[in-house]
Amino acid sequence: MPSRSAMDPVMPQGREMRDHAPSTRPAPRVGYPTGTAGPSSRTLVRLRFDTTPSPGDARILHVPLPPLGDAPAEVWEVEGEVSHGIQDDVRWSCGGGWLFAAIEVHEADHGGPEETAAHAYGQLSRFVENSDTGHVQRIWNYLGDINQGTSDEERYKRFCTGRIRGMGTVFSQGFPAATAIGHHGDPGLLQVYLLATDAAGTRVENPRQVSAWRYPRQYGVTPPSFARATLLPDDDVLAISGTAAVVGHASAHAGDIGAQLEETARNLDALLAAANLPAGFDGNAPLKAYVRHPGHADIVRAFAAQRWPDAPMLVLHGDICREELLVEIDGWRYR
Ligand code: 3EB
Repeated sequence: MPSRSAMDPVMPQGREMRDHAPSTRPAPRVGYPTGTAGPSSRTLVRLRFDTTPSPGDARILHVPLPPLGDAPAEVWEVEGEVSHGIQDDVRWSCGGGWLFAAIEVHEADHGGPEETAAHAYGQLSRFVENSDTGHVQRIWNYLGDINQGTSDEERYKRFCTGRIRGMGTVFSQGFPAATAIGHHGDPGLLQVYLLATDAAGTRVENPRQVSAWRYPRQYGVTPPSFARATLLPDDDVLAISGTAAVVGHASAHAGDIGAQLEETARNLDALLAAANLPAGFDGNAPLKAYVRHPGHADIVRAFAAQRWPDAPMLVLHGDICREELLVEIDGWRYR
């Protein structure tokens, strides 16, 4: 495993500069359609928030986080015909220059959360390495009982160690933006899915927060391996990581959902500024909120309706990776 200091030289401090290529791979369009229409020929993936197993079609993925309130799907559409399949444990679809890949593995087959994460990341890394879309832009991780276990043995922390152990060379240029959330489905199930393409995006860090890979030792043996956001290669959308009430490296406002929402909104605004995007989340900014206590869903919805009245918002039941954090928000901000 690379040490913290060994990782540092390759990790950008802030916005990484890059030549601008002509627009050749417009970002997938993400929306939350209601209704039950199946995938079209340009659907990269249709995510359903549902604890039942995913069907055999790799363009449909069931994410084991129950919706709180409306239950629309999340659909990613690309500008090209999509092909898809399943290879070993990897469900994949590609089109318009984009790759979606997902893996679902069970601890019963691999040991604890560390070994399971190492296996999942190893398989996904090899799959991406062998594709012509070797640049991972964004990744999501859903694991069971995320806060179970104390101090270094907490399951999230063991996941973090396994994650970096399994990361192949596709992650050596820097970590993608990510989300890691605890689900309430089968506790041994780990689901990881990602978006990749053929060119590097621009990693964006949040000046209000210590970069996650530099978190001090108190948060675990292995700091979390993610960037705060990725500006996709055509500069057309910012893919925003799970964002919570973390200031510096500390959790703010333990136990106070209202204050955590305000702090999270400040972090989201800071990310837009760091990426040189216009301020605000409008109708072109589909967001997802992960809420630890279902009873807080209405508070989260009311906050979002007031702060971002036009932003499509999905509220899901999921545990945040630090016990004191009650809510986390991720999403996309199109130009
Ligand atoms: C934080 O800021 C909150 O381990 O992939 C947010 C997004 C968090 C991604 C991850 C963790 C992860 O540290 C937790």
